Amino acid sequence: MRGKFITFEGPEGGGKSTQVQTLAEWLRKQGKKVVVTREPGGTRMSELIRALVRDEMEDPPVTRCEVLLFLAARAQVVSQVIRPALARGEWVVCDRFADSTFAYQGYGRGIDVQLLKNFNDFVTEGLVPDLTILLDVPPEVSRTRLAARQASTSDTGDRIEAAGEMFHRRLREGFLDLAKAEPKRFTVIDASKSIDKVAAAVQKTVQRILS
Ligand code: Z5A
Repeated sequence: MRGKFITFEGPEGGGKSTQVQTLAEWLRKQGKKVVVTREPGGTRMSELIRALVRDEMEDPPVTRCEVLLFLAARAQVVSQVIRPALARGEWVVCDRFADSTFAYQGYGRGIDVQLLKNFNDFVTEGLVPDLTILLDVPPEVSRTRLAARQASTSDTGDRIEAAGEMFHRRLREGFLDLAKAEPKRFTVIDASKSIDKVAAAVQKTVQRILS
C-alpha cells in the first residue's frame, strides 16, 4: 500500500522544521516508517541548488531563473526520494513543497500562479500531498523568532528572508488563499502558539489520515 505524503508550509519562522521533526518522531511511535525531507533539498543535486538560491550573491538570479531552480530541485527529490518512499509504503514528511513556489514566486514575486501550477505538474508528474499543514504566523512573529535564532546561532538569514515587508504580507495572504481553495488538503494551524500546542494541533490533524 502506498504511504502518505504530508507537507508543511508557511512563512519563515513558523516552526516548520521544529514540527516536521516532532511529527516524524510521533509517527514512528505509531509504528510508521517515516522519511523526512525538505525543499529545496533532500538529494545531493537539490542541496546544491538550495545553496545557490539562498546565497546572498551580488547578482542574484532573476525571478524566472529562481523559479526554474526551485522546480529543478523538486524534480530531483520527487523522483529520487519521495516517490520511491511512498511506493515502499513509507510516510514522507516534507518541509515545504509546491505550495511554497505558488506563494513565494507566485503571490510574492508576481509570476502567474496557473503557469507555476502547470510547470509544477510537469516536474512532480502530478504528485499532490495527502495533507498539507499550513503553519500560519504574522510577519511580526516570524521576524521576532528569526532575529532570536540569528542572535543565538551562526545563522545569518538568507536572500529570500531579507525581502521586504510587503513581500512577506503578500506571501502570507497567498498561503491563506491557497488553503482556502483546497480545504480538504490543507489544515491551517495558528503557529504563534507554543511549540507544544502547535504539535498537539498537528497530531490531531494527522490522526485523521492515520490508518
Ligand atoms: N522557497 C521558495 O521561494 N520557493 C520554493 O518553491 C521553495 C522554497 C520550496 C527555504 O529556506 C527558502 O526557500 C524559504 C522559501 C523559499 N525562504 N526563505 N526565507 P529555509 O528552508 O532555510 O527556511 P524556511 O523554510 O523559511 O524555514 P525557517 O526560517 O528555518 O523557519 P521554520 O522552519 O518555519 O521554523 P523553525 O526553524 O522550526 O523555527 C524558527 C525559530 O523559531 C527557531 O529558533 C525555533 O526554535 C523557534 N520556534 C519554532 N516554533 C516556535 C513556537 N511555536 N514558539 C516559539 N518559538 C518557536
